[in-house]
Amino acid sequence: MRQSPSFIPLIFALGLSACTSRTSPAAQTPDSVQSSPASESGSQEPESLRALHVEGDQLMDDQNNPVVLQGYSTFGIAWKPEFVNESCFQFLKDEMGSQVIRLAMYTADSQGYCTGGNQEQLKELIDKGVQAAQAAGQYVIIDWHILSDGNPAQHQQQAVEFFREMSARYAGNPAVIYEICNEPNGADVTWASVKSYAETAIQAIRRNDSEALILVGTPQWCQQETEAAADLLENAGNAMYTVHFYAATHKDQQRKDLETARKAELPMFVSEFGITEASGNGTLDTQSGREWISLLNQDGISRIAWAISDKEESSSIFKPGTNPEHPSLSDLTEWGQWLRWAYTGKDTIASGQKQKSDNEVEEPRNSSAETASQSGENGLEAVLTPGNTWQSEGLTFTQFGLAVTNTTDQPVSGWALSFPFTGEAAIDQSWNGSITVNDNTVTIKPAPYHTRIEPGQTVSDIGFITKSDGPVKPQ
Ligand code: IDC
Repeated sequence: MRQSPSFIPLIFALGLSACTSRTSPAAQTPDSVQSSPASESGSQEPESLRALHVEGDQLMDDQNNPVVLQGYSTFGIAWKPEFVNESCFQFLKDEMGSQVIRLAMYTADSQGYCTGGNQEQLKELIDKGVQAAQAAGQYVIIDWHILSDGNPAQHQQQAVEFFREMSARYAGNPAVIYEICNEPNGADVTWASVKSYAETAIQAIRRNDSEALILVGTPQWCQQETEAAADLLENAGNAMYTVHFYAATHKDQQRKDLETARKAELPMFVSEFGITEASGNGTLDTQSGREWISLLNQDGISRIAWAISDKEESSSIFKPGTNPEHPSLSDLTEWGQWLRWAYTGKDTIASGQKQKSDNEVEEPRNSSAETASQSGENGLEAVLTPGNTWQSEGLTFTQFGLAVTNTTDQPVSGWALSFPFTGEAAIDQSWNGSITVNDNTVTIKPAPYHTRIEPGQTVSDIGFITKSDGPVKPQ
């Protein structure tokens, strides 16, 4: 049996009832992530994490609260072992909104586990990574990172042996998640063949741990989730199917497939994504990236970004030469900054950390000057804060975050708030609430799980993005 660890509000405790089948627990804003106190690096006591399980297509904690995780994948651990350390993972948690670290262990390629890599050293590195992630209060995924060895059956025996060993070592540890094949690919790889591999590998894990969450890759670099949806694994227990995307390459068709699989109620987990091209390099497609994140938020799907690396390529979150023991905000690449914004709502540019390009506005925004506060008769104090703003196709987009505190000693329920704005705006996206605009007034109604606010409690993960001809702000 898994332990029932003491509660640390690291994950999104959205308070939805267990019988709600399809929910939208958007993993969007910083505050819900940061509700756990930032622990100090090197802390002695690792935080306990709640055991996860799958209910229908939704990841849940042990109190049946929907969980949407966001996090970062290491680079190949054999290639960048120096980034597998606690202070780096702590930085990712404290500054970058990370709740889960994925340890990518290549099985082939240079120093691959099955192609001449030092297996003992790799397993030690995995163990170091598991301990470090937990010490930093995060879940951790042990990823059997097949890639050039596209058919997982190719090293099936070694995979079974590896997962037998891992699951014996971490049996009952609620932080540990197993990903049994990164990206099945190649002409001979079908869902039927992956399924047969998966059932064998899963069995090896289940003998030691009947409840651990297991992630299963789908063919064609994790893009055939619709095939899996039509032919589910049998007796897999807590299992989810992985979908990967690189937003500059994978767009409408792949988003459509995700929606098709969602309608079929396939439990999905995005265990790797980027907004570069599929090569891991090239330009960042932020527009397509936002569309993907919006979709994942809407569907309550967990996501992990590639990669904790300082290699000179656009999918690295750190600039070349970053000190892996002491990364800082000034080490973030454009991609790292984008992720910080997507995961925490914090704008790294505004804090003056980013090197400005020539045509960029120099002036850091002073958010507090534009913050709108409101005290309601019902004892609610609300603060609406503008975050990132950007231009696209001639329009201005601005992100807003709302924090609502119940200052009374009674629960408040059934609330709504209205903020007059300086100009006309439409709502492009929203999370954890329903937002409408009428006569330049933005009205915010909470999602069902936020309608009731307990005394002293703050709800801080409601937000939205406006789309307008020019800049708008609350009056
Ligand atoms: C890429 C790395 C790149 C490395 C290559 C090795 O970014 O530096 O040379 O692997 O083959 C994936 C894979 C992931 C890839 C990534 C980017 O899971 O291993 O990393 N990618 O190509 N799937 C889609 C993209």
